[in-house]
Amino acid sequence: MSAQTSSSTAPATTSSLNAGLIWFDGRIVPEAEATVSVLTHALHYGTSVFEGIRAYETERGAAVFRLREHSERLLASAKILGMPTEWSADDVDRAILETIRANERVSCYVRPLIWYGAESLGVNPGRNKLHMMVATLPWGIYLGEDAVRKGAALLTSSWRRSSGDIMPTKAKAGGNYVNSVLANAEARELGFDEALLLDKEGFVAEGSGENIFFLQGGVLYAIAHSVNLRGITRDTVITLARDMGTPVEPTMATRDELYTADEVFMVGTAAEVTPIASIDKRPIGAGVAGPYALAMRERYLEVVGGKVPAYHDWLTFVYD
Ligand code: PPE
Repeated sequence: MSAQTSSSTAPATTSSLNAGLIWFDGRIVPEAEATVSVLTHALHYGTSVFEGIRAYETERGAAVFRLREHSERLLASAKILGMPTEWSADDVDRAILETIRANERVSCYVRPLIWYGAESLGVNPGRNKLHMMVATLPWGIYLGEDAVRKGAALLTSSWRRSSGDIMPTKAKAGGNYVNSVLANAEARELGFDEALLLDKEGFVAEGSGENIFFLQGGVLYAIAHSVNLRGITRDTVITLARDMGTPVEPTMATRDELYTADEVFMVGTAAEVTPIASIDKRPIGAGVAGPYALAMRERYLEVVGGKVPAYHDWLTFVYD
C-alpha cells in the first residue's frame, strides 16, 4: 500500500472531449498522441496563452467567426507574457483552418494554445521551448439551454477580478484563469449559474468568461473596464446594437446599477449572448430573459451563421 508504487499502466491520454485530430507543433495527430511531459513549465506555472473561437454551420459549410482577430489576440497575449513566438497571424489562421478541415467539422469550438515546454523547471521560463496546438471540440450552449431560455442567475463573487498591476488582464493567459475558475466554482457551489466579478474598488468587471452589458432607458451600456479582456463578442454586439438603432455607451458601473437595470446580459465566444434573470437573488427587470437580450442573441446567431451578407467580412469560410 505504498503511495510510491503504482501499476505500470500509463494514464489515459484521450479526454472525453472528442477532439479527434489535433494540430500539434505543425503536425496533425490523433488526440492520444498529442501529449506533453508532466514537467511542462505551463502546467506548473500557468505559462500558456490561449483563445476560444467558434466555427458555425452556414449555407457554405463551416465558417470561423472573426478568425483574424482571435489569431491576433493570441499573439498579443504571447507578446504580453514575453514569449518569443515565431508564428504569424497567418500561421495561426492556417493551423486553425487545417485542424477544422482535418476533422471535417461543420461547427465547433476551437481552442489554440501556446505554452512553455519541459526543458527546465523554475520560474524563469527562458530555456523552455514554445509549443502550439489547436484542438476543435463539439461545444453546445455554454451555460446550458435553461440559462438562455429562463435567463441565468448570477452571484457577485467574493473573488475580485485581478487588477492589471497584479496580472496582465489583457492577456488570455492560463494562469489568469485561476481567478475565473475560483469565481465560477463558488457561484456554482452556491447554486448559481455564473459569477459576476468586481474589481478591487467594487466596480463591475466581467463574468468568469464573459463581458457584461446592461440596458437602461433604451440605451445599451457596455461595461468598459481596464481589467477586462478586450472581448471580440463585446465588439460584435456593440456594432450589431448600433446597426439595430440602439444607442451604445461604454461605461463603468457598480453592482447596484446592474440590480436596477431594465436588462443585463453577458457575451463571449462560448457564452454567445446569454440573458441574465437575476443577480444576487434580485430579479433583473421582470426576472426573466429580457426581450432585448433575446433579440440580440437571435441577431448574433444569424450573423455568425452567415445569414446576414452585410457581416460576411467577419466570416472565414473553411471549405471555400
Ligand atoms: N472575459 C473573459 C475573462 C473571458 O474569458 C472571455 C472569453 C471574455 C471576456 C469574452 O471574450 P470574447 O470571447 O473575445 O468575446 N472566454 C472564453 C473562454 C471560456 C472558457 O470557459 O474556456 C470563451 O468564451 O471562449
